[in-house]
Amino acid sequence: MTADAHALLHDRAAAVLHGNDAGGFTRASPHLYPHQWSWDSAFIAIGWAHLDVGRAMTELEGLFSAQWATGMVPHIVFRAGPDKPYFPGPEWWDCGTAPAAASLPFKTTGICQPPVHALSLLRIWQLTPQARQPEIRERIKALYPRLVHWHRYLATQRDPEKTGLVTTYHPWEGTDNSPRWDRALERIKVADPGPYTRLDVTEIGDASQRPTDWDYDRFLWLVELLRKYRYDDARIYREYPFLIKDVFFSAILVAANAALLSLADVVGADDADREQLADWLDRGRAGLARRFQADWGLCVDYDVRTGEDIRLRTFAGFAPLFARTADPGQQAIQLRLLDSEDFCGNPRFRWRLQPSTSPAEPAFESHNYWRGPVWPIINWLLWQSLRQLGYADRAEDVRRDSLGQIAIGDFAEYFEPFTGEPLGSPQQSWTAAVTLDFSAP
Ligand code: 9WN
Repeated sequence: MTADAHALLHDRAAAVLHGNDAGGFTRASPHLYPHQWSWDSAFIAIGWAHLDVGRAMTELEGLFSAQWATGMVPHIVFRAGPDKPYFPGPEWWDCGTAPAAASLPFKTTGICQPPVHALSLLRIWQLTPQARQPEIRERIKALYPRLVHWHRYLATQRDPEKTGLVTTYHPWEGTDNSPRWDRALERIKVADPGPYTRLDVTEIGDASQRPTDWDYDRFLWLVELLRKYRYDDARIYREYPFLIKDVFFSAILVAANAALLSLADVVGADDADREQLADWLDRGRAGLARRFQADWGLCVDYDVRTGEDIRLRTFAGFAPLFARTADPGQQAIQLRLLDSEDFCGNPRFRWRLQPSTSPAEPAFESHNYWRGPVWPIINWLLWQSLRQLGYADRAEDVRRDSLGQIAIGDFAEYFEPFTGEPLGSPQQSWTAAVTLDFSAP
């Protein structure tokens, strides 16, 4: 891509963020996702940091103003007005019944998403021009304890067994219809969420790109159970049917703890925080190491309820790379697998990028959401990891191919791996945001 093409793409991406800026928060996308989403916001803030670091901080500060008393950062903060409908909206979640969500400035959902926020904060700091450092340093300092509180929630309430692995409660905690959740969802025999009308399929206009009604019945049924337990983590852990140790989520927490430690000097963190973060970091690394299956080359999630391994070839299995593992053996195995036919090296792929699910998996569907398509944010995470681990050339390929892919279409949410066809929502904010980071000089 020429320098002019880069500059043009940068300007188009900036226009998407400005277009989705709702004043203090950025819609995840203009129509399909009109509110503030948790991990979207973290990526979006990285995009804003290329345009205005103050605006980047505002994005994260707004999100964390809706942090629950437990430390949980909710997956959606409902900030759009009634003219922007979304299903399931705040009435479905009814989080007012949760003591931990009392007195928040906004209504929210009662689940969370991968903690990319610390990675975002670190990137914002790296991009802060010297003249603005005093102001931004103060703002980072003010937010830092909230991030520690967030990580504490994940390391304790979401890991009462102290395995170093985060337990997810819901497919909406990141990768909705990934086949990783299929077996656990199949075990839910009765899913009767009552009548509802989906808005997503109407908005996208092609149901084959979205989760099925069977999935939605179960997604909504799980919300009903969480609501019944008033989002109480201890009760959820005792009674709820969907508890999965998610290696991807856990890997992001490892990278995020490392990012908070990198910022410790910037904010003058005290020794207790530093020790705590280092402890979570070690525990997370050890937890992932135990889930690595060398014969398979991937890390494997497991179902807390049944104890079963979830052995599927998806992007999540590259948890050691996402966690930036120092283990040379794991790095070598994962890099080989990454470029094999089962992943980026598939000769039929349009771009050498990481698909959400391997085409070798029976569950693979090239058009369907997290069951095959390529997601730019996941490849951004891969790019960052490869860079940090010293694989500069491979990282550069991911950057170049990502930009090539994104340049076609209107900042799509995800892409068909064989054709590169843009899919899902157009003008997706986080796609625009990572474009700004990928295309920075
Ligand atoms: C439900 C906003 C979100 C992302 C998720 C992605 C998708 C929502 C949906 O969109 O989920 O939260 O309606 O499908 O799976 O990762 O945060 O972009």
